[in-house]
Amino acid sequence: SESTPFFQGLDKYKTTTWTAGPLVNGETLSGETKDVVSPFNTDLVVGKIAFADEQAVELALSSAEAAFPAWCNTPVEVRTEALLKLADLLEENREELIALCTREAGKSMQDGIDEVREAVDFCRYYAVNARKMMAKPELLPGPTGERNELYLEGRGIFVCISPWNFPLAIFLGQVTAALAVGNTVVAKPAEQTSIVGYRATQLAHEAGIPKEVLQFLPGTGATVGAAITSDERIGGVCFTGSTATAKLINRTLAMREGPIIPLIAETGGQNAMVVDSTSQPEQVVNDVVSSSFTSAGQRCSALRVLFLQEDIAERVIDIMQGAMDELTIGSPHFYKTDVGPVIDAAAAANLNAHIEHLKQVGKLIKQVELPEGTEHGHFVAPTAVEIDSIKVLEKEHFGPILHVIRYKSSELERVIQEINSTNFGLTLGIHSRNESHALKLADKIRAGNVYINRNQIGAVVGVQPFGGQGLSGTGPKAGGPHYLTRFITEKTHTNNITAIGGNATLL
Ligand code: UN1
Repeated sequence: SESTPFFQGLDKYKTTTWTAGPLVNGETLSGETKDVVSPFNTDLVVGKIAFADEQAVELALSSAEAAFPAWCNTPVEVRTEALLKLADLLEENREELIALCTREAGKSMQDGIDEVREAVDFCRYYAVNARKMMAKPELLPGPTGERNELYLEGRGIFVCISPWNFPLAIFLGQVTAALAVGNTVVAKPAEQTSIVGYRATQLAHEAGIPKEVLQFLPGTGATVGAAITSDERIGGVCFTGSTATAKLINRTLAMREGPIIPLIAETGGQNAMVVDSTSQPEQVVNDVVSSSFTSAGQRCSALRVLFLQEDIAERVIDIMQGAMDELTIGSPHFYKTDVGPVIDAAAAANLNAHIEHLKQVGKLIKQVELPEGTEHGHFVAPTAVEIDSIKVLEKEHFGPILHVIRYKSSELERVIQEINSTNFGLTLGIHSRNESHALKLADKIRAGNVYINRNQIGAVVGVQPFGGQGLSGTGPKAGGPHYLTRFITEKTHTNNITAIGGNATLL
């Protein structure tokens, strides 16, 4: 029936309440707990979470520091064997993980399935890549009698700070990249999705990642996040979240004692799609609706600003209004649901205020009516509004809101300038059947990921390396061949082998 969940296996977790907390040296620390409620229904208690206190932070950092030399000297084959095992364990535990993604993060079931798939892909991709990359690189020959070698090694403790919108995939993507090349890890999940991170950490330990090597510290950015990023013992930070938080971390790293260390940041966007008069309206609408409203628009890749060439605008808008009516909004626990809730009350309030503001400054195209049952959760109605200029938007609005701007073919340069003027550069969609026109736009508009004649979300690990330019991030791209290079440090050995006396005895 319509109300039967796609995976019967999820039923097992219908009434589960999880208990989670900091995992320091593999032990769950107790402490003051708070209830975790579902964004879908705030009466639904998903579990209890204890946040890390100062002692937990200190113990996690000192243990991760002590564990570093042994882990760094563990052969890459052994380290990555554990990651391959983790991939298998994720698959074996997928029902619980999908259930948790739907309940704790309010993600749709399809999103939950995709999330497990992506986490598995990250484990395998970084395992394979680490093996390739850590193999001794070839150097030019030096003078006779000299041996030169370049060694790649981990940097020390890597701090991994992940977002609530991909609580499993990005959490594990960061962690597995850091671990594969020999770093120890202190991971802080988003405070809204700590339980998913907790289960993922337990599975990583079960897969053979030593408990001292991977430490898990749930908490807020202002407490745990600030403490771990200001510590002088850390060797690098990997962060996905807002541009503002990335800048705050950058300042914290600059001000602290200790070495200058890398910050790998994957941040926000003001993602546009440019549609010209040669494109096919039905295809455009299909891709616009999926890019804007999948995951309730809570993807950094999501489409925010749709530029429609005047000659085709009416047709696209007309079909889009119908297509938006077809969206199934509601419980994330059903496979047919397209749009679930947003993450929390504050997000819903901000997005709804933005919609009201847009109604003043723009022209409403469509606001889908929320069905019954959604009043118990943090739902925001999928909405499309026509505005005059991208300048109306002062920031990224992380939800199911699409802004539409019409342009004349003579105004194409203005469109390019407007998009570039945001200084973001994450995803860009282009719809055109004229290839040279599409490639010209792809060349002139700042973006890390350009999608031509398709939707602009759902980058596949290893297939579409993902990450932005400008305000959207530092690179290297996640799920790409260069990602691991920022997690390592290098050591060159130059050895005058003419002086080596075999087994000369040490006095
Ligand atoms: C994010 O939303 O934080 O391509 C980044 C995609 C995803 C986006 C992840 N990989 O839609």
